[in-house]
Amino acid sequence: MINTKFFFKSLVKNDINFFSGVPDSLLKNICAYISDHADSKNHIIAANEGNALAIGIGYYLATGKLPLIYMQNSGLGNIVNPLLSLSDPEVYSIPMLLMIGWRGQPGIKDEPQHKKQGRVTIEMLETMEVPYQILSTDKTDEQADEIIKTATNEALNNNVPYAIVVQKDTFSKYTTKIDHYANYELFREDAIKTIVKNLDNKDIIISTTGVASRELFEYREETNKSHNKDFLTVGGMGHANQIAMGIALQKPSRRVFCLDGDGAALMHMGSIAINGNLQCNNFRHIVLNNGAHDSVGGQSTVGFNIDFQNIAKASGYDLILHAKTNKEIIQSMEVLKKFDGKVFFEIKVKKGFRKDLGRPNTTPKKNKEDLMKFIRENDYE
Ligand SMILES: Cc1ncc(C[n+]2csc(CCOP(=O)(O)OP(=O)(O)O)c2C)c(N)n1
Repeated sequence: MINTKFFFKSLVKNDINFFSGVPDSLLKNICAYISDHADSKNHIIAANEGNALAIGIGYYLATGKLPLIYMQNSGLGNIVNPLLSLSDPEVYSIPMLLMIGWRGQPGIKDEPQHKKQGRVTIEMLETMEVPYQILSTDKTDEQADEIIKTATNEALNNNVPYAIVVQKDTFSKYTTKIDHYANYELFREDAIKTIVKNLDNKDIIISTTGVASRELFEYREETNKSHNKDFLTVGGMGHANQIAMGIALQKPSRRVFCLDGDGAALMHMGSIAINGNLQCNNFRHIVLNNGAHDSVGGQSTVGFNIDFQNIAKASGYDLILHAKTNKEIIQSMEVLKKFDGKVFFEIKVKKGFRKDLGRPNTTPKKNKEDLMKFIRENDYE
């Protein structure tokens, strides 16, 4: 195991003072340390990993110094384009360090959505000709120091992106000193329960990546209900609302609810502009805003600093609702059920979730088949 403080100091010693990325649970200790110790101007939690890499390019152009871009390996998909068509040595040849959390590493138990990505992570780097080293759990602080030194030298000498792939449980525990606590009445789980209780039988739910989908799954279990009305968007963070829209457009007689997160909505926020411009009366976009990437360690998003409701309104959603309490959710559900048009509903919640929360025990394929059957069998058009 590597001492998180030592690792950060080693980065700084190698003149790495700029950090951008999207948080990952495997990197949560080092992300928390960076949040507490880097100058806020030099630590940007980006909307998505491609954006983080692009901010890093800007930092290099302005300073000639190496940025560190961190991400979960699922974020590789988001960086492929700017990595290969901008920072690649055959294009602008921009040096940078990539720190990648290795979910789904072969031999280590993980969720279905991480398995394939975990298996091909190293191959993806090799195919993209990105040099890398693996920071494994058995490395000492001195070896980690050596890896940072080599990575930094190689990146700068060859003007290339250089990756450090981080195994599970590599960093020692570090808890942030920054208190992000927002005192709203509800946890996300409470809000999800109230929403589900107020749905009709034919309604469809597309829930976002992370804990929200686990909470929805658990609630169905708790109430002995089937999972067939729910699509758990276990991967593809930020795409749940487009999946919902894809269904809503084809099935105008069915109400389609997206249970989105603020981090996920921000990740591909262009979709809000597109949704607003589509003619679709049965689309219901609910953002459970806790101002954080709660599922992977609670790092801040800008969710509480921006006005989601006005963004949706200006984009063309037909009705905008908001709630902070259980009572307000129930009232809004009544309104949005009767309304004909695209609805955006922001619910402000506090971050945090039960430590004993389970994980879906059905497979994604079964989830897909059951949902498709539910859509087919209850289709009265
Ligand atoms: C492309 C991608 N990047 C990062 C992740 C890791 N990840 C899973 S859930 C999550 C946080 C989601 O935040 P938000 O949408 O606000 O929901 P919350 O966890 O707060 O409920 C992150 C960063 C991922 N799954 N996919």
